[in-house]
Amino acid sequence: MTITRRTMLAGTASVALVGTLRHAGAQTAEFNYKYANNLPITHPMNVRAQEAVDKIREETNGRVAIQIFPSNQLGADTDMLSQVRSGGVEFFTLSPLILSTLVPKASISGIGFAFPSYATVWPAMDGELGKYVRGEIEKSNLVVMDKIWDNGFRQITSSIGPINTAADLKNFKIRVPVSPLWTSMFKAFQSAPASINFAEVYSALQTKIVDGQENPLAIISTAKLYEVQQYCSITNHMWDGFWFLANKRAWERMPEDVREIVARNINEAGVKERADVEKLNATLKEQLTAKGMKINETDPDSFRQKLKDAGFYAEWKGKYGDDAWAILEKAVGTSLS
Ligand code: X2X
Repeated sequence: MTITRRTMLAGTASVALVGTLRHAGAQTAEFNYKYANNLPITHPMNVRAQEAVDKIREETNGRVAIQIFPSNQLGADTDMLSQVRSGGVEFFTLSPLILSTLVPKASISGIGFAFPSYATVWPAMDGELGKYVRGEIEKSNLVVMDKIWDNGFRQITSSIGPINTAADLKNFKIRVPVSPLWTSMFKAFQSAPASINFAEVYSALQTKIVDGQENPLAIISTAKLYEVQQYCSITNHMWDGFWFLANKRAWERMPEDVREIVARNINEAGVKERADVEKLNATLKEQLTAKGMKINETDPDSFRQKLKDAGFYAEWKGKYGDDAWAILEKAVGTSLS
């Protein structure tokens, strides 16, 4: 193997190189695939994905070797979405809201304050709502696994003060992921949202390009955002997940029986990851407080009312259409407009 000046210089490339050397055995596999994602290696998503990858290798007798590239090593979400479409990477996990830049209706599960709790999330995403969205994803020529993985209920962090009611969000400089729904929601709160890929979030907070961001506790903890954010307000303003996507040509190159092994193990790992994240989110408040974060609880009423008054629900109902909106309302058990 020649180590060129370019490989030496490019951070991403040298990480990939080390990975290749470490997994030299992968050379003998028939399908050498990459799974790229945006989360730290310590997040349950990567822990459970590693277990799935190991089982897949074992059950296929070494025919399928999937290597995980965590922490945006292969690029930011918007780059990785292009790569999974072109085949540059074979697998990728992405929030339904960011996926909506390609599949507009995919973001419907992220409507603000739609899901009251996990007890309504999983029957919806494993049921009619998830089926509807997967149908939309498939139209865009991507393969999607049946089980969505958990990101969690999102909370707002800040370096300048707590968010107690919707009024505190006015003029708040907040980072949001790259997605029209996120921008629209924080504009409805009259905040100043900035679309930034997760790869840049820690430094954007550190250099005060923005004053806050919003993410589930499991990410605030594993991505060490508590180092650059002092306040954490429990708003549960939306539930977010990760669709496990595959490049279609790469998927179809594998024979049917091999695909079954891959899909089954990924789906089983996803269900375990859901339980891990839920458990983590229940215990992390104490740990984050110990790390110096000031955590406050909030009441959803002022936030919901503000979104209603701003016409947020009516606007998005119009965009998704009455049929899709009816599936959402049925899933969450309340009228949202
Ligand atoms: O970008 C984010 O904030 C993250 C990590 O939660 C998503 O992938 C949507």
